[in-house]
Amino acid sequence: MSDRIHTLSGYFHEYQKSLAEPDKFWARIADSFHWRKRWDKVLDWNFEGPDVKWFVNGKLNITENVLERHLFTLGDRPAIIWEPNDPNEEGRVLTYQELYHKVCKFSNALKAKGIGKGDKVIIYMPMVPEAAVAMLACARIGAVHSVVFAGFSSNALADRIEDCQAKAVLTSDGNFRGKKKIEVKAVVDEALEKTNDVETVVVYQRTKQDVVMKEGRDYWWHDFIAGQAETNTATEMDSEDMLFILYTSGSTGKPKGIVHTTGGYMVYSKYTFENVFQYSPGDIYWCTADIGWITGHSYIVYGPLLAGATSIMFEGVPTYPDAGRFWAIVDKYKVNQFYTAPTAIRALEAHGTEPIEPYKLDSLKVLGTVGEPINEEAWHWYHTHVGKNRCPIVDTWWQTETGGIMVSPLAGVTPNKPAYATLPLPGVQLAIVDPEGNELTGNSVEGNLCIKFPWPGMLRTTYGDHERCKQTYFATYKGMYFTGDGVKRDHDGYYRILGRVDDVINVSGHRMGTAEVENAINEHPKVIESAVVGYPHEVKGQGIYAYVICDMTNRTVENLTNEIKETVRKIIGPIAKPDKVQIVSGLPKTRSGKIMRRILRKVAEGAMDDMGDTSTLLDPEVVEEIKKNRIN
Ligand code: 6R9
Repeated sequence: MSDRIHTLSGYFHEYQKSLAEPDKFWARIADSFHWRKRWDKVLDWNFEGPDVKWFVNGKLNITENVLERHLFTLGDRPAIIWEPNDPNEEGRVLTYQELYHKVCKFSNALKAKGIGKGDKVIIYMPMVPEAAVAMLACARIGAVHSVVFAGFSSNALADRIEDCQAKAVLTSDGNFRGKKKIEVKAVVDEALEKTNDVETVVVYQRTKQDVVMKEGRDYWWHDFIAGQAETNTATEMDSEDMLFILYTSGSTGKPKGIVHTTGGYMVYSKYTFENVFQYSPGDIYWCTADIGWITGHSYIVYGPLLAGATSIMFEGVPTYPDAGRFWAIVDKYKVNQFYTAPTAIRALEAHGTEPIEPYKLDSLKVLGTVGEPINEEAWHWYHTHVGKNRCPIVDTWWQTETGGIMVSPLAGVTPNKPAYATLPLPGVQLAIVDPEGNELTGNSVEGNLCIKFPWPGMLRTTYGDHERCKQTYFATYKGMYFTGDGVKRDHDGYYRILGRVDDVINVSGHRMGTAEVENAINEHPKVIESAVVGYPHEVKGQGIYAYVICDMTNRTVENLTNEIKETVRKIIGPIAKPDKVQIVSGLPKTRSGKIMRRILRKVAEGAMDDMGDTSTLLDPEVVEEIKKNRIN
């Protein structure tokens, strides 16, 4: 049964119902799933704790809703279509029936190794179907998966393994990405030298490159599953049992493990998938994200598969072997819904429309974007040249913490407005607040985006540190979840997301905390102090600009700059590497010693005549020097 909304008046009607009677609204949607035991109460909550429970005392396993529920009716339908990095290599198709057997087999093998309910399993894998199998196999036996993007460094991986005390790591020998072959297992080995918790490592053979296998700890995937049964009974979970942890960056300190639980996440990811993308049975859907991000969790794996959709998984990059690759894939599989990031659109836009021309894109019905604000120019390019002025665009605003899409048009239902995420989904109660926390009512207002009422997909805690969850999200504005984003509601009541208002930089749709990058820079022995800000970047949305005070003995500016970039790459990963490093003799600080990032942002942007109030500056000369030596 589908809970799809078909008309704009239908949307307003559903939205009103979700406001007036949230319990009844979500119970109706949740009733279309398979529960071993129905819940006693739909929602129990307070935002002070915070303490939020959905479908209280409901018992289920999410994979029964992905697999068993579809076997009789859709067993032969492709669940996952896999397109390899190299277009000349043959792709793979896993039907729902085959996926079921693969998940059962792998989960049986995990169980045989003593992994079970509540155990944490790190998945550090390239985009191969086995990565989705791994996630579902964990969920099937109640183990908690934590997928780490396979581009992160061994340090970043070790931090995450340590934080959640992972018992097992699932990985591959290597990874194909464009022209490159990337080491994966070797990174895991390095990470495991720094931690002791991991007992089992399973290695999927993808590139056949040489790897070191540690006796008694490391197993090849094919050996690991050999002889295991292809069926089993899923472990019964409570609605509020942890489903997964996903690490994300915030404005302070180390990345935090966002915790999502079973029942609410299941209901929310499927409901939002069907409605936003207006999925119809039989549609071929493709999301280009990596499973290392929340978008991959909710809209490659869980949402589409819960809906019985066919989800394409692509191993490669948009520009390999050429800038027409995305369109070649759309044409090859007759993709109906295509979901990507503004940074990818801008990168392809730079190649012009020629790479699109050889391909037929008439299967496309819906285009989506996610990850960062989309500028109007990129929106129009996408709409005109990819959608041929025929496909609605869903600009979907949401976060790792929200679990699923929160503000977005419903494709073809909600009128589009370029660069606007438009309207909240049913069940989502937004508030725009001023810096003092007063809600700004009415239209034509701008402020900070908060959410006033729980929704099923929301985070429950940050792993191992509930206080941090409270302080980060629920303490800034009393009684509300604070998103960290600025927003405008225009004269029509439509929402436009303006970007982060905290110290988070969004680089190509990836969240980076400025403090996290600074900590990495400060690891360099010659670095005394650093400050990092974002600046507008044509393709990436934002670039990283670092101001660094260094001890210059035995170094030139050039070699220090390169060393600093390299340090960040090693400590976090290539995505965090600063685009610009400026060596400075001091940083602009207030009398109380706070770095005035506002000034550094202005210089990085090149808005030098517009410094605002600098009266609290301790040493105005520092600013003059920084302006003079600014990197273009
Ligand atoms: C899903 C995802 C979340 C942050 C979020 C916001 C930005 C995401 C957006 C968007 C404008 C959109 N963001 N989607 N900004 N328009 N459609 O990206 O999760 O990686 O946690 O990032 O990304 O700033 O707060 P995550």
